[in-house]
Amino acid sequence: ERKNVVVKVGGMTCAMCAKTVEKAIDELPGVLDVSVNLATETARISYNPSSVDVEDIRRAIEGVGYDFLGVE
Ligand code: 9UX
Repeated sequence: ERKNVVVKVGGMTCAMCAKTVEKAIDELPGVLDVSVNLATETARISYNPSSVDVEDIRRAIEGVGYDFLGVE
């Protein structure tokens, strides 16, 4: 199964911030695809819901020092 979610991410101020967030999410087992948009402060994630959930994604974002601001 494959689900998509767009989450709002706070605290990213440069392209390297966006890459850090992207990598942290991408490293979660069950994440199939991730694209972080710095301009809109969002991350679009495609994932397998039997392996990973939005709570795991929240922890990954906060774990690298950025803010999880909810699901869009
Ligand atoms: Mo984006 Mo942080 O630079 O030092 S990675 S502001």
